[in-house]
Amino acid sequence: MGAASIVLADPKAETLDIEVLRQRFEAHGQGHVFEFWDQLGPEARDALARQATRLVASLPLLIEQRQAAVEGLGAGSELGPITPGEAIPLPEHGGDLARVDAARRRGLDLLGAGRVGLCVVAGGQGTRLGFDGPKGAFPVGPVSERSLFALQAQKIRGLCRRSGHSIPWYIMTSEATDEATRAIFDAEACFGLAPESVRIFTQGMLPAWDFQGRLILENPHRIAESPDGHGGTLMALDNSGILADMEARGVDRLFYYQVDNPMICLGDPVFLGFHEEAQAEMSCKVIRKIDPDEKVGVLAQVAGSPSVIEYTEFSAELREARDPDGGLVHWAGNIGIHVFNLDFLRRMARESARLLPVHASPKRIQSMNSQSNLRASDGANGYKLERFVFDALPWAKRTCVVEVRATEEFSPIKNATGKDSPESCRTELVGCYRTWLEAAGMAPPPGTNGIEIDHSVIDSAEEAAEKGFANLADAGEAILISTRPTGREI
Ligand code: UD2
Repeated sequence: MGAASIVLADPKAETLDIEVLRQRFEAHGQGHVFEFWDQLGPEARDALARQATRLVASLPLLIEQRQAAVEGLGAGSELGPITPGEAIPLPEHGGDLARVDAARRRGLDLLGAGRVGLCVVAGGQGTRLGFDGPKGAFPVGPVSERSLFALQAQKIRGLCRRSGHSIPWYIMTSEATDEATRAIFDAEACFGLAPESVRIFTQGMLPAWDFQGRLILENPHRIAESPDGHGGTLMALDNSGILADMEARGVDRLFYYQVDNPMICLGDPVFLGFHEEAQAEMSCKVIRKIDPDEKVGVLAQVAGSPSVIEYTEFSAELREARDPDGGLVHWAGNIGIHVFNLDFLRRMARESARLLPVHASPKRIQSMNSQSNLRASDGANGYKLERFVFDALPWAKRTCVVEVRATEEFSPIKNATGKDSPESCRTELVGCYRTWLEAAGMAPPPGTNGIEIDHSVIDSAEEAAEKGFANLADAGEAILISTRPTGREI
C-alpha cells in the first residue's frame, strides 16, 4: 500500500482555503463536491469547507482502500491460503479442565488488581431490527423489559462487587446514536454505576461513494458520510482520551464486546486468563458453527496469520466445506468479543487507518441525485465504507482464540423476527435462568412464562446456589417470575 505517510486530518485544524481545497479534491477526481459552492450561503460554505478540510488528507488512502474493497467484494478465496483457525477447545472437544481452572484464577487476579476495563460498541443503527433508538435501549428483560444497557450495567455491578473494584465502562456511540445514548445514561443515572466510571465516546465517520468512485453529495453543502465501523473504535479510543483514562486508572486490558448480546459473560475471567497465559496482544472468542449460513465471521488462518473473514466475504465453497466427520472445516465463528492490551491499542490507534482495510457494502445512500443512480438489482446507489475491529488480529504479535458455547454465551438481537430476534433471545435467556434456578434447587412454579434474574446479585448457576435462598420469595427483587399471560410465547 503506497500511502504509508498519510496522516489523518486533525479535527481541530484550521479550515483550509477553498481554492486549496478545490485543487486538492480536483487532483483526486473529486472536484464535484464544490459544484454548488457559488450558490451556498456563509454557514453552508463554512460547513462544507470544514468537512472537506477534515477529509482531504485521507483522500488518497481512502480512494485506494475503496478500490481494493470493491474489487475484493465476495473474493474471500483470493486473500491467500486459508486454513482452519486454531482455538483452545471446550472440554467436550478435547480441552483440558485443569487449564480452564488455571485460566480462571489468572483472570480473577487481573480483575482483582483493577487492570480490566470494558468497552461496548454501540454505534450501529440496528436497521435490521427496525428499532427507533440506540439498540442498547432495546427492552430485553423477559419480565421487567429492562434494556440491554440496564442488563449489562447489572452484570458490571456484579463484576465490581466480586472484584472489589470500580471497573470502567467505555461506551462507543456514533453520530447516529450519541445524543440519545447520553440522554438515556443521564435519565437512568448511569444505571446505578459510579458516573466517573462510565465514559461515552464517539466513533468517526467515513465518506460514501457512488459506483463510479465519486464522493456522494448528500445535499449541496455536505458530503455523505456514515459511521466508520467498529474498526473505528481503535482510533476513537485514542482521540477521545479513553486510552489515557485507562492508563491513569492502571487499566491495561480492555474487554471489548457488542451491544446486542445479553448472554455475554462480561469480563469473563477464563477468557482473560487464557489471554494472559498466551501473552497475547489481542484475543477472540469463537463458537462452533453448525450451519454454514450462520451470520458470523469465520476465524481462520489466512496466509499463516489468524484472521476473521466476514460471512459476506467468505466464498460458498469454503463456507460449506466439511471434514470427514461431517463437521464444518471452517467452524470457528467470531462473536465479536475480544481482549486487547493497552500497548497494542496504542500502536493500532496510530496505524489503524492504514493497516485496517475498508469493507464496502452497497447501500441506498441519501444523495442529491439518488433517483438517477439507483442500481436496479438491489436498489443501492453507492457504497458505505467500514473498518472492522477484527482486522487488527493479524497485526498482533501474539493472539489467543478461545472456544465457548453458543448456548451459554451468545444470543444476539439482530432481526425483528425469527432467528436472532427479541423473541428467540428472551426464550434463551429464560432457559438459562431456569437452569440456574433448578441447579440451586429453586425450580420455578408451573405456569411460569417469564424469569428474570438481577445479574448484579446472581450471575451464574454457582452464584444462585451460593446465595442459599430457601425459596424464590426469599430472593425478593433479585429473581422475577411472571405467570401472567404476556402475549409472548416463552
Ligand atoms: C457482527 C460481526 C460478525 C459476528 C456477529 C455476531 C461484523 C462486521 N461482523 O455481524 O462477524 O461476530 O456480529 O453478532 O462486525 N457497530 C458500531 N459502529 C459501527 C458498526 C457497528 O458500534 O459503525 C457495532 C454495533 O452497534 C454492534 C456491533 O458493532 O454492537 C456489530 O454490528 P452489527 O450488528 O452490524 O454486525 P453483524 O451482525 O453484521
